[in-house]
Amino acid sequence: MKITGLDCVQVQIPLEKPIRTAIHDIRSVGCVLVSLDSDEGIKGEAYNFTMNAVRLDILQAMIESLAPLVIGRDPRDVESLWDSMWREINFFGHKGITLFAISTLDTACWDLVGKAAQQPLYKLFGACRDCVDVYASGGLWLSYSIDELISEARSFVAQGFRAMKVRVGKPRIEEDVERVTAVRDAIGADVALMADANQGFTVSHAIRLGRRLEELGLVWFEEPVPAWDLEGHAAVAAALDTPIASGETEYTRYGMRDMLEAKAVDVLMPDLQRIGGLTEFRRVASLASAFDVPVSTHVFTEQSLSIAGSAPNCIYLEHMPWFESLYRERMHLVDGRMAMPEGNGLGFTFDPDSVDRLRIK
Ligand code: SMN
Ligand code: MG
Repeated sequence: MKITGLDCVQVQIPLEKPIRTAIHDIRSVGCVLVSLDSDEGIKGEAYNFTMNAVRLDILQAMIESLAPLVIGRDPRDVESLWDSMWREINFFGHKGITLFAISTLDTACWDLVGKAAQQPLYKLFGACRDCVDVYASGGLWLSYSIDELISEARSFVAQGFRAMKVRVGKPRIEEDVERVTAVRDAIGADVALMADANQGFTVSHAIRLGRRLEELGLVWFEEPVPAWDLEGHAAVAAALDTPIASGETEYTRYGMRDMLEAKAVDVLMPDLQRIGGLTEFRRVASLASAFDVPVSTHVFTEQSLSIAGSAPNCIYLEHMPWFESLYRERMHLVDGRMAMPEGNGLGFTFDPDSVDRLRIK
């Protein structure tokens, strides 16, 4: 099988209402949708995204600049393709936009591989489960009032979720405690709850807030301090009983190795478009297992299911509904857990009508 062409389309997906975290102000997400054509008539699809659709042209140009390395190649040679892209980007650097591009192309290659083999990717990788614990993450934002937090938390439970994540990052500790307590009270003790600070705190603030939140039984406290401050993460992790999660802002197995060696995390959270695609995500899940550290996927819900279904140390799938409208297929919650897709490859295919509707370039 050979890759014969690469197509990019840009879309912008508006959010129902503007949302905020400690560091984000989001009104829409923009994606570059990548489609790899093959001489077998099947397509490999993947996307990456930016908040508010900024810099999509740069992202697309980076992807297209790597096209000569994949066109004419067999997508089943993913390891070789990954390696040649990695060497090619050396001058630009092994973090940032270069990795966004490698990740998307690698994931699209895997989609082709699975479709050609007529297998869902999680089976091809070696399945370990057919459904995975999932948490609702498309809500409970920092910009919400307490009433909004309570009603959305209840609505997640009503939709069948058994876990959810609330954002923290208010200037006053008391206010965050009040907000997280309100969510805990709304969902009861049996529904799992995570909190995400999106890098908004100093070490001392994070420890003081973390101590106040211990009794609420959080599954984890995420990105308490800036992503680059591994010592700070480790200090927070050492001071609290609540597990610390982080990783979404770091790149590749080298970034993850540094986090693991620094004891910065109790739960490692690679992001598919920063980590280096499915190839690198699988390596990183194995690496984390050698530290007895579990992994949890970050955003990219549909595309990350293949990891969640094949990495035994994957404890949670993050459910972010923003990209659902791109796809023909829908995800299925079964008894509060997310079912693996039945379709071949990633199991999700772009819906041409939706793509046309959302298309900006
Ligand atoms: C997050 C994800 C995507 C956009 C904003 C914030 C967050 C998470 O860090 O982990 O869900
Ligand atoms: Mg996060």
